[in-house]
This record gives sequence, structure tokens and C-alpha cells, in this order.
Amino acid sequence: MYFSVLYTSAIAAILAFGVEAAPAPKAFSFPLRTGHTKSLTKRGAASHPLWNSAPISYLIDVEIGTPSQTFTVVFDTGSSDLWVPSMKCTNETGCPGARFDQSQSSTFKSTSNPFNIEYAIGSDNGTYAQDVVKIGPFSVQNQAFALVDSSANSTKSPASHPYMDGILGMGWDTATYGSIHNFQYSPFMYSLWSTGQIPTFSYAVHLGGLYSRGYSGTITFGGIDSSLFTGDLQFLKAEPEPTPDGSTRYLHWTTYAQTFKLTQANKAFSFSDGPTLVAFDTGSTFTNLPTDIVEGILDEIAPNEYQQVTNISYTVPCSLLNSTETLEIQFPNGKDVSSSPITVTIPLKEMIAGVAYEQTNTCLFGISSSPIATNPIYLLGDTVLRHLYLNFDFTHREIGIAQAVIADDSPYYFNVTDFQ
Ligand SMILES: *[C@@H]1O[C@H](CO)[C@@H](O)[C@H](O)[C@H]1NC(C)=O
Ligand SMILES: *[C@@H]1O[C@H](CO)[C@@H](O)[C@H](O)[C@H]1NC(C)=O
Ligand SMILES: *[C@@H]1O[C@H](CO)[C@@H](O)[C@H](O)[C@H]1NC(C)=O
Ligand SMILES: *[C@@H]1O[C@H](CO)[C@@H](O)[C@H](O)[C@H]1NC(C)=O
Ligand SMILES: *[C@@H]1O[C@H](CO)[C@@H](O)[C@H](O)[C@H]1NC(C)=O
Ligand SMILES: CC(=O)N[C@H]1CO[C@H](CO)[C@@H](O)[C@@H]1O
Repeated sequence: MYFSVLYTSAIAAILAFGVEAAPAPKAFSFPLRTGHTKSLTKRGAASHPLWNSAPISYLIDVEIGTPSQTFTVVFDTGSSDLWVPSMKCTNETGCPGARFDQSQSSTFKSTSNPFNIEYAIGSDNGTYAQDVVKIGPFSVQNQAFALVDSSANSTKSPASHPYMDGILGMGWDTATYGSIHNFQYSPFMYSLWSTGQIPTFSYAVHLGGLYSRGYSGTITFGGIDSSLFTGDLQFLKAEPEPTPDGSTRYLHWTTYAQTFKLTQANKAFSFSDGPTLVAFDTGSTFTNLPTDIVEGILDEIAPNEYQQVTNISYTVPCSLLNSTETLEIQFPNGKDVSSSPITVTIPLKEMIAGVAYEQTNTCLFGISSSPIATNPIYLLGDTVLRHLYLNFDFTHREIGIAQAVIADDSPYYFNVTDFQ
């Protein structure tokens, strides 16, 4: 749910920043995000398109019930529950889009297990239920998911960009709201595996480029699609995270990262205490790192020309869209600093997220530095992840990474309305 925190705050900040507001949003009709599924040669694995709602988020359609009702949800590796609005959730209580009508599903089962997630600027309250859940060719009977009765700041109306009804969490079963509150269940990925529908207990993601709107992303359930990356996948150990009760558990898809290096400038910035846990979170628009790392990078690429807004995001000159600098991210593959780390490279110009104000030469930098109050974990969001091919492997508890093949789309300025 960092998505909402960073996204909303950054935009509110920009608007408060005194930049002229853009014209009212135009009417926009969105095709359904169902696309077509492609079977891979490996038996049982299948690729399904992700909808790139650039530059904010990546969406997927999920069908629930009999007959099925369709929901457009955020594809989120940073959480583990699937939730959509119930009929109790109205426009007034935060659900302006599609709602699940349980009375119209012959396979619906209610439960009395509550679902109450909370995050920095919002919350969603509801109850777990069970029904058929389908994505592409995959179908799970009696899949547990949450129905939300009231929502604050986490859905978007069909007229907005992006349109989103809820969230599909693709993380560990030990991170669902239920598992932390006495309701253990198998999230959708776990059900696909336990019902023998996929050949390996893993999925792989190619998000699609910053400027490639539409069906430019791909999720492969149960396998990888080697046409979507270059080089070899290299595997990082997924790490459990400390919890408030002193134990550790697998929460996000998290690994140790060590250094962020500007390649041409040959300047490296590291965590002050050595390799530190970072989460791979497709549900977060921005990447979030400690202030000294972010400002170290900014001091190098835009000296005296950046400004922090609401303690979270930074504005930078749009001339950085022409930068040829690249940011190298180094992973130690373990807890200790490595002299031969696994590295990936991100073009700096593509870390300029949300180029909203061409007229004022003010662009948003794709790395924020908010200390996330309730969770000190740093994260790699879409501004980094869209350049990587990611293979999330539950069996071996590893994240495979490689450079993604990215379409060579012409850059363009995003409109302010793209953020509202
Ligand atoms: C839904 O709620 C929003 C915000 O409360 C409001 O601006 C909008 O007009 C409402 N739409 C409908 C169809 O009632
Ligand atoms: C959800 O419940 C919590 C705790 O009762 C409350 O603080 C919050 O406002 C509720 N959120 C919504 C969206 O209803
Ligand atoms: C920024 O942080 C300072 C110090 O923690 C705090 O006083 C201030 O209210 C914050 N500003 C915003 C806009 O959140
Ligand atoms: C990038 O460089 C081209 C050619 O010099 C120039 O026309 C354009 O305005 C530059 N773009 C930005 C955002 O500065
Ligand atoms: C921004 O809005 C203008 C005017 O409505 C439109 O022509 C342009 O295509 C939009 N750009 C994007 C990237 O959506
Ligand atoms: C930042 C933001 O949009 N906050 C909103 C979250 O939702 C509550 C309740 O709907 C609003 O009052 C806040 O303004």
C-alpha cells in the first residue's frame, strides 16, 4: 500500500507547489484489461498481459464468482491479499467503480473473518469471503479473498487514471492480513500451485516501459519467458523481515541491496549500516530510499536544482530527460558487502516519473526519501522495476533478476490529469 502513500502525497505536493492546474480530465474509455493469454512451451505455464497505466501503476483483470464479475486491480508484489469492493461500499464510502454483488454468484461463500488494513493515509475495512477466482486460463474454486465495505484513498473511479477497484497481492502467505490475525489461507498463487495448475511455484514479471501504455507488461504464471530479458537470470535470496514481536517472517519480496552507483560520474552511495533490506514492490510508483542516498544522487545530477516536496518527493529540472547517465544497483547476494555484487542498470532519464509540468520545466524524480513511519523497509518501485525482469520463486525463496527488454518508445510528457 505504499503506492497510495507516495503517489497521493507527491501529487498533492506538486499542486501545492504553485504550478498551474491542468484542464479538467477528459472522458476516457478504458478497454478491459483482459487481453489474451499465451501458452508457453513448458506445460502449464502461461503468460498473461499486464496493463501499463503509465506512469502510475500496473493493472490486471481478475474475475470473481459464477457467473464471473470482472475487477481491475493493481498488480502488487508488495502485499498478499486480493481484495475488491463489496456492494456495501458505495461511492460515498470510497468505492466509485466496480463492486462485487455476492447475491449474483452461485458459488459465493461468506466468512466472518475481518479484513482491516491500514496505511499511512488510508484504510480498507471489510470481511474475507470465498468464491471462484480466475485470471486468464487459471481458475481456483473457493479462493479466499477480501470484500471491502469501506475504503479510504485506495480505489480510483473509472473516469480517473489509473482506474483501480482493488489490489491483487502476489506476496507470501505469511503476509496476508488474515495470517497475521488468525485466519490462515492460501493466496491465489499458492492455490494455483497446490491445485497443480502451474509447473513451478513461481511467477515472472515484465512490467513494460515508462512510455509503453496499454498491454505492454507480462506476467508468466509458473515459468519464465526468456524473450523478455537479456543475459542470465541471477538469483537473490529472499529475506524474511523482522516483526514487532521480535520474530521474523516473509512479508515482502525482500533482498539485501548494497550500493547505488552513478555509472558515468563514478559516484557510489551505500546504506550507512552496510547491505540493507529492500522490497521489490510493483504496487509502489516510486522507489524509496534513505535521504542521504537520494540526496547524494541529486547533488550529483542536479546540484542546487532539486527541491523536496512534503518530505517525500523531489522535483528536478526536466532537462534530466536528456541525461545519458545510468544508475547501477548492486546486490550483495547475502548480508555482507560483496566485491563482485550482482548488478542491474537503470537509465537515469527513465527515473523521471510523472513529467507533469512541461511549461515550468519541473519534473518529478522517481526516487523518494520518505521515512515510511510504520515500516522502515526501503523499496524498489516501478521506476526501477520496469527495467528488470523479475522471477519470484516461492519454492527456492529467491528472486531472479535480469535486464528487461524494453521497447524503444519515444518519451512524452505526462499530463497533470494522469495523476488525478
Ligand atoms: C462520487 O464521490 C466523489 C467524491 O466523494 C464525487 O466527487 C463524485 O461526484 C461522486 N460520483 C457520483 C456518481 O456520485
Ligand atoms: C477502518 O476501521 C478503522 C478502525 O476502526 C478506522 O479507523 C478507519 O477509519 C476505517 N476505515 C474506513 C475506510 O472505513
Ligand atoms: C516534514 O517533516 C517535518 C519534520 O519532521 C514536519 O515538521 C513537517 O510537518 C513535515 N511536513 C510535511 C508537509 O509533511
Ligand atoms: C533534449 O535535447 C533536445 C536537443 O538538444 C532539446 O531540443 C530538448 O528540448 C531537450 N529536452 C529537454 C527536456 O530538455
Ligand atoms: C495530454 O493532454 C493533451 C491535451 O488534452 C493531449 O493532446 C495529449 O495527448 C495528452 N498527453 C498524454 C501523454 O496523455
Ligand atoms: C491524502 C488524501 O487523499 N487523504 C484522504 C483519505 O481519505 C479520507 C477519507 O475519505 C479523506 O478525508 C482524506 O482527505
